Amino acid sequence: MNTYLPKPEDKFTFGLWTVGSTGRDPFGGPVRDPKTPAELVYLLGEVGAYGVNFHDNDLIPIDATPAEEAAIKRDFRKALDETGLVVPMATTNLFGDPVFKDGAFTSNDPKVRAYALQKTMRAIDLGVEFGAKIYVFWGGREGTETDSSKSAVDSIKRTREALNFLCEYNLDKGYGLKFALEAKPNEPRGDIYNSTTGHMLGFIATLDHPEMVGVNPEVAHEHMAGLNFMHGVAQAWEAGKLFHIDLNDQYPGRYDQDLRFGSRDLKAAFYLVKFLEDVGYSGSKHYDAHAYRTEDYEGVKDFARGCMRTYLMLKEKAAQFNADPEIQAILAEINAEDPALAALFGRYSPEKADAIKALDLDRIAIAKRGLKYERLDQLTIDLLLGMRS
Ligand code: GLT
Ligand code: MN
Ligand code: MN
Repeated sequence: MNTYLPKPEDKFTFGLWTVGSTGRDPFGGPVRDPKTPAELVYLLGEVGAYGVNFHDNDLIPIDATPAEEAAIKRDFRKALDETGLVVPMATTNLFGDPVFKDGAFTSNDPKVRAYALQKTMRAIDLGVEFGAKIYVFWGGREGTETDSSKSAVDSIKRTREALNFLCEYNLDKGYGLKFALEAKPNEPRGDIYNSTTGHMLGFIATLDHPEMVGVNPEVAHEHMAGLNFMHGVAQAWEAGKLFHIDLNDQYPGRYDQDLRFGSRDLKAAFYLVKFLEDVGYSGSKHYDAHAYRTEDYEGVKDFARGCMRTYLMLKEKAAQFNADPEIQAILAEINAEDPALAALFGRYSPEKADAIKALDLDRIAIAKRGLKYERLDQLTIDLLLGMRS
């Protein structure tokens, strides 16, 4: 019987900041006592996660003394060894400290831009020390409230210059990291540059080392903008750029909710899981979400277990969809090719152009055909609701 319990090969990971969230929001203080990084690793070990990710300052507070830093690293390392958890991804906090109030790489102040580079190089060293292979860049403050303040073009140029510099640092040190850029349309800034995964994909192509850089799309960030997340993920995948993924959930048009995976739009979550499983995505599945503010740490574990359980249940539903004879018969019918036309598609030739222009295509007859998508969608709903066993 499938118990939907996570296994290491599922590569489910959580950030220290996710299960470590104390429930603080703009309207209220913490509702849970903070836990140390090591304690959070034990919690993640208990719920069956594969890995843990961190920002530099999730692990080492920005004002830690060298002695404190050494003690934290020792405890964290011990917790990793005892639980078997790994650190697949690391990132830099370039948004929390007041120095980043107007951004990091895009700040108008060269001292801030220099500090951002310095902090990121040190954070990269820290991530590599714990085995990270993927390095995420989320430009939370790289934006504006007033466009009188910063040049949008200069901001893109500054971001490019910083990433080119850091790619060279990665090469120079022989770290072998892959960089994953994470888009978000707004919050904490009024508007953030490179606001969607699609923007990021366009931007990556302009870098000096585009092969080193991909994306880290997040469900909530595309849903906030009212977009279809799976479509953005598919575009990234097709471009060979899906280096990492942040799973959570979100009602469109609201603040960044970071809800438990699949808890809001189950159908969108199903299509996403089906996509990732069908194409064989093999990177981390990182839950960048946090428990409701109503919860204690037992609730945090319920949250973390729920994220993984929902993924595994949807994975089973995806396999069921792929094996369902009625669904597959409809798919075969609506995807049928026309042998007479097959030779006309693909690479251009003047002969093909002439042949296509000469075709006798009866658009009125073609348009009369019903496509059975209502039936197909209802079968999908029946399947998701457990009515097709
Ligand atoms: C922050 C943000 C996330 C990013 C993290 C990485 S931090 O929680 O909301 O989406 O992935 O910097
Ligand atoms: Mn988020
Ligand atoms: Mn994220």
